[in-house]
Amino acid sequence: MIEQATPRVFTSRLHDERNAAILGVALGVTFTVCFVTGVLSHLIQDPPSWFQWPSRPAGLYRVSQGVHVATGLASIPLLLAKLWVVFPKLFAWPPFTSAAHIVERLAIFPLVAGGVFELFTGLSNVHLWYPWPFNFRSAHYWVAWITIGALVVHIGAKWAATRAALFVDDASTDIAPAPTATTSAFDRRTFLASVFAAAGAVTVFTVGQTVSPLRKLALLAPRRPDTGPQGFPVNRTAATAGVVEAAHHADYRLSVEGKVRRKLVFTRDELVAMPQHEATLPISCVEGWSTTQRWRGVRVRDLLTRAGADSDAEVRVESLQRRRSYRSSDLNRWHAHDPDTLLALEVNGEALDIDHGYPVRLIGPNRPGVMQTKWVTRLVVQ
Ligand code: HEM
Ligand SMILES: Nc1nc2c(c(=O)[nH]1)N[C@H]1C(S)=C(S)[C@@H](COP(=O)(O)O)O[C@H]1N2
Ligand SMILES: [Mo]
Repeated sequence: MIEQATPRVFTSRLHDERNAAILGVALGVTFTVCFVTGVLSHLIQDPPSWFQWPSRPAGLYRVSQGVHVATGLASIPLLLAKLWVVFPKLFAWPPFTSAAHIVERLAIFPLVAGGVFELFTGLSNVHLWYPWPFNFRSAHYWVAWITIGALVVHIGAKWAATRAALFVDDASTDIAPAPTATTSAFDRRTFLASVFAAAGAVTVFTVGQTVSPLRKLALLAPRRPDTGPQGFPVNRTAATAGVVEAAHHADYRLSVEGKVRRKLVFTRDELVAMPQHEATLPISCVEGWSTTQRWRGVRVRDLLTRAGADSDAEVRVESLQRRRSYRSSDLNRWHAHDPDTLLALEVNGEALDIDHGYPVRLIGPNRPGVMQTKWVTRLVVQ
């Protein structure tokens, strides 16, 4: 293989192949984990006909999305370090040495741009900051495919070099060991240790948003799972959703309609008078925070039985909310008939706060937070 020259201006020995390889392997793992957990989250929220997300185990989505956000955040220092290490290679001369090399270098653009885009949009999303005109979910989703496609090309191209850099003797792998190379103030080990320490610190100071023993350390997380009305967070308040008046109105009703033998209509008091069921279930926000609470209310499946719905019926749950997203969510047949899928009236022994969905909210096992619809007014059996 023709050895390419790196311009002599980049004199730090940290721009070497072994650093690039180690960070590359780490990013290969974190991006693959993000891709798999991300695509899973997409399938759960927009299921194609061949995909049915089960309602058990109850905390599975909490783990998969917690891992998504934690791994994504830890990738930020890793990617910055990797870009710094390989940056001189952009100026390598000649730019291409073979046809395969052209493909390899062309894949670098979608890989770098896609990687930076995913980490930036993901980070902004968890901070509820949307400084762009496009829809976050579709952009983050499609760019994930592009990034992973480019990553596959990149791994194919760099496989041999990575193996060589990792398993061959340290000193022999430095590219262009220029005579002018200065021994940097801190050597490769210190450099890598600092980068991995930064990734570790990002994790330790954010993961408490979903791993409750570490919640006191969640200093960099936008949400602390133990703060908010009734002791847990609110993403959208009743005021922003525009439901304050309707939620307290004497005309409030919950109806069960659609493909039913009997249409049912209840006041909140009538729901309170029905058999109640308790379940300890998490809210697992797509943004990576989660919190477990004790809920009490009416089983959705009891309402379906009363209305004479089919035993494998699916249900659309609709909110009083009239504007913006998350006004409704779908219960597939497993979620609709799970004994712990509730229309909750109470949390931890108190009536729900209006920001948590008073008069009635949906809460069920193994669902993304965005699908735990608040201020429910209608169940439409499909
Ligand atoms: C700082 C890093 C990252 C953060 C904080 C982050 C955060 C998020 C969040 C909050 C969601 C849920 C969006 C929603 O359902 O409303 C999401 C979804 C997703 N993420 Fe990431 N992400 C990051 C990196 C990545 C990376 C590196 C990839 C892939 C290589 C990726 C792929 C996906 C995919 C495919 C989805 C599903 C999108 C959909 O529902 O259509 N993410 N991410
Ligand atoms: N109607 C409605 N329901 C909703 C939302 C919403 O904006 N509107 N937000 C969802 C999101 S993103 C989450 S994480 C949970 C948060 O529930 P909490 O406010 O009780 O913590 O509610 C969900 N239910
Ligand atoms: Mo959420």
